[in-house]
Amino acid sequence: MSESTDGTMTGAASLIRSLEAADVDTVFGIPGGAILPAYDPLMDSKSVRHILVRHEQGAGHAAEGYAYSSGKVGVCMATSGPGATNLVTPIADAYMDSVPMVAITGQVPSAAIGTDAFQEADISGITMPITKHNLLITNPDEIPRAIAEAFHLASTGRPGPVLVDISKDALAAQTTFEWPTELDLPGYRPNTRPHSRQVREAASMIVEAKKPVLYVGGGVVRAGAAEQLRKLAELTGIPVVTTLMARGAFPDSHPLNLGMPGMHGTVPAVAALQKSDLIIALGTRFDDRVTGHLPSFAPKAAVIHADIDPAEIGKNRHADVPIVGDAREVITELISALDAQYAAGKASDYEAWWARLNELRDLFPLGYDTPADNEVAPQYVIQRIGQITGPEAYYVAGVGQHQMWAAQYVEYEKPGHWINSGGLGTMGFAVPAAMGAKVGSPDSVVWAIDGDGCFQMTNQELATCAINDIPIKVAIINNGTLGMVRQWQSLFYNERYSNTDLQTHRIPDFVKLADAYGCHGLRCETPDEVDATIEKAMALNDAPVVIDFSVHKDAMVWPMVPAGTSNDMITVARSLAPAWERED
Ligand SMILES: Cc1ncc(C[n+]2csc(CCOP(=O)(O)OP(=O)(O)O)c2C)c(N)n1
Repeated sequence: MSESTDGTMTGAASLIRSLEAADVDTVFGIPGGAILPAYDPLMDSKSVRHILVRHEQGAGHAAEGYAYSSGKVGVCMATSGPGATNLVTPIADAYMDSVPMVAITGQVPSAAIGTDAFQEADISGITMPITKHNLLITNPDEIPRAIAEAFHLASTGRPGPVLVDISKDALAAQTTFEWPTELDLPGYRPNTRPHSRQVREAASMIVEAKKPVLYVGGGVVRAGAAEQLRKLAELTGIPVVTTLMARGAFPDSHPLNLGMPGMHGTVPAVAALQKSDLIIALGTRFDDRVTGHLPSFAPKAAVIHADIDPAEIGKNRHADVPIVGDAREVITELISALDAQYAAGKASDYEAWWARLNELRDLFPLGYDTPADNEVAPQYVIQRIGQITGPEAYYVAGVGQHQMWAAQYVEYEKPGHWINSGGLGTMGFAVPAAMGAKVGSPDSVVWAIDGDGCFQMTNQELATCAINDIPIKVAIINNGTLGMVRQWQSLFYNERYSNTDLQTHRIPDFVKLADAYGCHGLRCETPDEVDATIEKAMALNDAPVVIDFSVHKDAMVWPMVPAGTSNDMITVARSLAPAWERED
């Protein structure tokens, strides 16, 4: 018995009560020895659904996908030792991409901690650098407070993963349940309200600038600041670039949107940063994939950098105006400060800037070659999935070429509908994250756009999807190779293709695999079958659908800024670079 009539209960029952009090409706996990006491009262919970995954990595990514589509904290659970270490990758992933997640792990009994006991791993030590916070609990009375703190920390300020490791004896021992009404977290007071003097300074720089750009990152999505961003952009007329993590934070159809900057960004977006005289960075971190060679990044730009995490400001690039605050509050205040500037008769003139950017837009639109021999262009498949399905759906990618094409060729209109592993670049992210996204938003269409390499890392979660009635749609962009690595071998290693040929056109047969997992399996091998196959997949909603799209293996992701070089080195297609130096 986990709970007695006198109000005493096991630590395990107190854990489940705590999850209920934290408004958890879904936990992804796998049981095992140390966490087993928690699984017993979990069975009786009326409000917490546990989804039994096939690998703990899947539980972690599913929690991430769930967090994206539901706006809540994603929760995963595992046992000690290997169960916990299997969560390390998704925890690192959530940390890099600021995803709110709580991971709960069982630990060996407290008396055995430090003895190399069976299935012992120091998971709080292991995850120390990749969690926003983590706790090892050995006293059952501390469970409710630990859970309450974990959810608060995961979801406030800069979101991130929090790990709660609970020893088996604490789960088994008797305690009483008391949900804390107040949290006492000394030293943790995220500063959401920006400093008004800095906001005023930013506003006066914005009206004075000749070549400003709004450099928008995932923080704008996390802060729910898309509407404010739109107001700011329309008020000022400043061009907007959205990073890989921010695709959808500003509508792709909006005339002020120049697309994605960075290694595989559009020429106008890369140029807007590189040639700018004022970068207004909102919830973004000057990641190396955006800046390229840092010393030569945007050499003439002054920087206004707003972020909820003070540690990001000045980390990679000096900020002339640092603003610590929540993106929504920062943008709202910036709009008022700009209104005051305009009311005082200040006006900005970005006409010459726009003329230059529009010229680049016309000269260098995104595009791809259609392969010969009736082969399918991977970009075409992805573009058609986006066009046929529309912007209400969620699009989840793996990591590689298909990810970049999904960022480039699906038109995003809504924040949070593009889900990918940006910071860590985790192959195997797509299928479990799509599963979590579908659980978080069951009435939405969820597409996983995956590579044949990535898919083979976590496709066992299709069993979880089929059994638990989670009908995701998976498009395998099957080029038979580890495409992104092959692209680098083509460009930088003299076409010496060391260990990138997966031979996935032969093994495994993805259609048969889908069938084995209780999913619908479809195959598409020619361009004229693409639309009909996508439409068929859209019509099948009684089980997950897996499509094996056989695509051209030599397609490359363009534009490209080679790693470690200056953004000035952007190449639009092989040996074709924009001649934009002429105006400087
Ligand atoms: C777990 C993991 N291992 C290795 C890599 C390195 N890596 C990045 S992209 C890539 C190839 C991905 O191949 P595939 O899934 O077929 O996608 P494609 O690039 O062909 O679209 C590899 C091996 C990674 N990002 N993650």
